[in-house]
Amino acid sequence: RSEQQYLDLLTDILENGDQKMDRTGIGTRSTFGRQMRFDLSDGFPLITTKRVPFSLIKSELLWFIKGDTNIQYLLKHNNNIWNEWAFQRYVNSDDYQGPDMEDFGRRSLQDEEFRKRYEQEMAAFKKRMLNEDDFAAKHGDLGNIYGRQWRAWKTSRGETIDQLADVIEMIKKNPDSRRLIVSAWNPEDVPAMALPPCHTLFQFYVADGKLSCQLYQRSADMFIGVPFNIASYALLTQLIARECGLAVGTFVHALGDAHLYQNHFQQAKTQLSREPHTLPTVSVSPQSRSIFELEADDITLKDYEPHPAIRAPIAV
Ligand code: DHF
Ligand code: TMP
Repeated sequence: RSEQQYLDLLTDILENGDQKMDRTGIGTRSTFGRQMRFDLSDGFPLITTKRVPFSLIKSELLWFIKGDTNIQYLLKHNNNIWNEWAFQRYVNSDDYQGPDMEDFGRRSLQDEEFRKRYEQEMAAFKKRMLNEDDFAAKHGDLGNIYGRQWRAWKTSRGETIDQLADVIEMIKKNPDSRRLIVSAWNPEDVPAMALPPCHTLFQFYVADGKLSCQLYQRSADMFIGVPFNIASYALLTQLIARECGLAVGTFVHALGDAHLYQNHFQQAKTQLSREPHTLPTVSVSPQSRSIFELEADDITLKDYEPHPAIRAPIAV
């Protein structure tokens, strides 16, 4: 069963991972260079041993596909997963006048008083983001992250490349190509990004009427990020297969630094004590709507019966 590979990797990291300090100051247990494979005809690989909010995965992917990099769209869809990284840029900018928010992620875990101040500032930030378009345009953008690189990669000649539209055309016209690649890793832009891309590059492969996809993820937060990443790329593969008149093949997930944060160990153990359930399915309609026109309501998750959600603090 495909979910078992994820659970086995969690176990392996817990038991054999190397202790490693990290940028966020939390500390991790980590391994390097792993692979998981999900046969997408077995069902949709949304983890069942904890509830994973599919609606957030959907709106984040549609946001990438639109080429948007501003969190205002996510907030309008009730999606808060990128807030901390926009907020971090804002509090480091000259426009921010409020109380000191240096290192807010770690400090709000350690200091109850600080946490209240942080939550107030974050609430005010979100409110302005939704109500003031000028403010959102200025402070909601995360830099040239995924959406920009997928849909409007800037070349040195001053042109833009729509990698996603191009790869879909190539899959239709030349499915045997070994160059069906989209890269989010643009070395020129990395220093100005809120977070350099974690899912850095993906490749498609067509055989036997089926579309497969392999992702290289340089850095993998096994407890929080990875369940989202698996589902997001499984959905992307399904949407592109549909666009190209192909069935779904395999999603291959290659991981660089695959880690569990210290403050996720307990949660991971809880999850590992649970039995996986059967996988859900995802359907997309109406058929007439292209991948670039799809909206959240066109994508429906069915028969998802997960164990309860497990909360964990995210490392900023
Ligand atoms: N930083 C770190 N340290 N780990 C990440 O996984 C990560 N992911 C990012 C940006 N930065 C990151 C983008 N993706 C959540 C999920 C994915 C995501 C960011 C955040 C998250 O908080 N998930 C919660 C549910 C959140 C909710 O319900 O609003 C979870 O428990 O899965
Ligand atoms: P890093 O830039 O220092 O590697 O930190 C990024 C953290 O975010 C790391 O824990 C990996 C995690 N992450 C994911 O696992 N998946 C994602 O999609 C994103 C954006 C981040």
